[in-house]
Amino acid sequence: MQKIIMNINGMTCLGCVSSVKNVLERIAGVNGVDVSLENEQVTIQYDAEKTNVNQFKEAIMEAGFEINISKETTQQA
Ligand SMILES: [Cu+2]
Repeated sequence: MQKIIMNINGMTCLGCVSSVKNVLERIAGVNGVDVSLENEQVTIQYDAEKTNVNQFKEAIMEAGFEINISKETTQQA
């Protein structure tokens, strides 16, 4: 299982948090999504054989948010 933490711009309320959570949880291979409005951060646990970071970025951008890629980190979970 892989874990990635990305910073997101544009989340202003709990509605935004659930939008981000929903689009990510819909992706096959995603096992856990944790969104922090306070830190403007999303933590995703996923199976690297089934999905990848580009899919997360696409889904988040389609939902109307921006990603601060400079703060992206990946780690083995
Ligand atoms: Cu909102």
